[in-house]
Amino acid sequence: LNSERSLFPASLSQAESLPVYGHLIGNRWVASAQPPLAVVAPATGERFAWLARGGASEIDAAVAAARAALDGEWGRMTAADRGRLMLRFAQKVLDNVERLAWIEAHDTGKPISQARNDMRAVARYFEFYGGAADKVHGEVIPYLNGYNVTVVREPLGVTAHVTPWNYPAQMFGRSLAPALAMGNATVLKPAEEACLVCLEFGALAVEAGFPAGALNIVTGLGEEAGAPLSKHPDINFLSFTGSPEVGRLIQEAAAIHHVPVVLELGGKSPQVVFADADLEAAAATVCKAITQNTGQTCSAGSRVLVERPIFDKFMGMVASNFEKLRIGRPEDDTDLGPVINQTQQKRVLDFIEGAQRDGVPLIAQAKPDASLSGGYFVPPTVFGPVAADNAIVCQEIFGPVLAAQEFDSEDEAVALANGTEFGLVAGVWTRDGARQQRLAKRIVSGQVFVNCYGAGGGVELPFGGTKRSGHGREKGLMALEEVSTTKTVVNYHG
Ligand code: TXE
Repeated sequence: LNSERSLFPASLSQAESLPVYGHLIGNRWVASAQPPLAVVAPATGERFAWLARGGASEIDAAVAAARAALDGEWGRMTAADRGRLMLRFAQKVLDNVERLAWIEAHDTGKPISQARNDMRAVARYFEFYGGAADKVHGEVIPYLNGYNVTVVREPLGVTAHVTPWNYPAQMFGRSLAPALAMGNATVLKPAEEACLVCLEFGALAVEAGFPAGALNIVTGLGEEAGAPLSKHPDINFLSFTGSPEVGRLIQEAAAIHHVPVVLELGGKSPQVVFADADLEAAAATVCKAITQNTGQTCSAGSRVLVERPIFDKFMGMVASNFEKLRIGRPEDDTDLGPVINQTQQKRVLDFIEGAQRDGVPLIAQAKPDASLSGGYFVPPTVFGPVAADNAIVCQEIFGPVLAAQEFDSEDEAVALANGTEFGLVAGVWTRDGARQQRLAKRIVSGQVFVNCYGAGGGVELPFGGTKRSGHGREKGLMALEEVSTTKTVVNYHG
């Protein structure tokens, strides 16, 4: 591999010589000395591309390029021009939805319609934050006579972003767009399991006119590329979405140089269903919230808490939704595809077998067709009633496995909803307005949806965890505060 050559592939149709994706550093495509990593399609188990395997030296180069950008064209750009650039990028994504969606669908295994939606979501992130770039104002503070005090908002500097594989595209938008809007220079280390679309976005960003170093991408393994990025002495902010275990390492790394950190570490989000709810709507949404993206969603509704008198009736309705689920490859455009790799497949199957060994009643299971055997498919499964201390109630499975529990009173529902280490999202289903308010207040969670469940919701809605789900907020205008700081200027004029 020659670092002078552009490693960005022209198309994905090169059957014999598979495309090789390089790192994007200072608007140049760069190779690594190490042999690249194979990229495997989860729906078939087949290799279809190569990914550069970066390490500490590529991270050093990317952080240096970002630092140089702050001192160069990017740092001098007005907020209005940054916003304009972001809108231009958003339009490029929209112009390329079909091509990008196919890459994302191959890489993650998700149904093509869902991949298309993800592309539109990325464009929306850049529209929202691009539009906000020149609307973040400072303050003037009344102070002692003879003083003029202004508080100005400034970028943090070089921001580092480590993202997961479940929504590679959406994570790119969610993490990078607010940072770029505020004028930070960014370094992204996306997940090795699926990230080709991030490199495609990198190419579109260069085309849109982002100055060199504003947006850098280094691919590779977590320990080899993610760890040196998180520990780098010249970064000013860390954003991480992934497992609680790696989240702890990231927080420790942030402590080395005292950089602020936003962590989004997943959840075990409950939906609470009372007897007076619209049960048809609740059942359909409960099914979708755990099967969307094959359950690989941080805010997946992985628990359902049902008022005891309607448990059997309601779970019967959920079961009939599960039985109708269509499972297939991206091009089949079904309800759900495979999980990301063999490790996750085994993890999900182990949880299902564990619950069966524990004697937990099986309510419903949809079996993938035998013709899908090459891919990493798992059967969407509903168990219940499940004891509060069972593994499928307490641990994030990250697959389409729903644990149902019964409750007798509002207090018990709240206790069960709050009964895990996580607190990311919750759903409440009831027609009683006062109860809606009480539950929304008492459930400990970053978001509560009432009579709906938005799996995180749109870009406008602040999102993030409490408890072990992490801290800090992404999305909404609040995200802009995380990636910026203030400077108080005190001017004595006599
Ligand atoms: O995540 P990792 P994994 C949960 C989910 C899943 C489990 C394991 O329950 O089953 O985590 O997934 C990078 N220093 N979530 O192992 O390892 C890694 O390269 C710096 C929930 O794939 O946390 C990738 O870019 N970085 C979650 C990113 O961290 C490191 C989404 C996430 O990978 C690193 C994903 C290190 N030492 C998994 N080690 C959510 N909240 O949505 C790894 N990485």
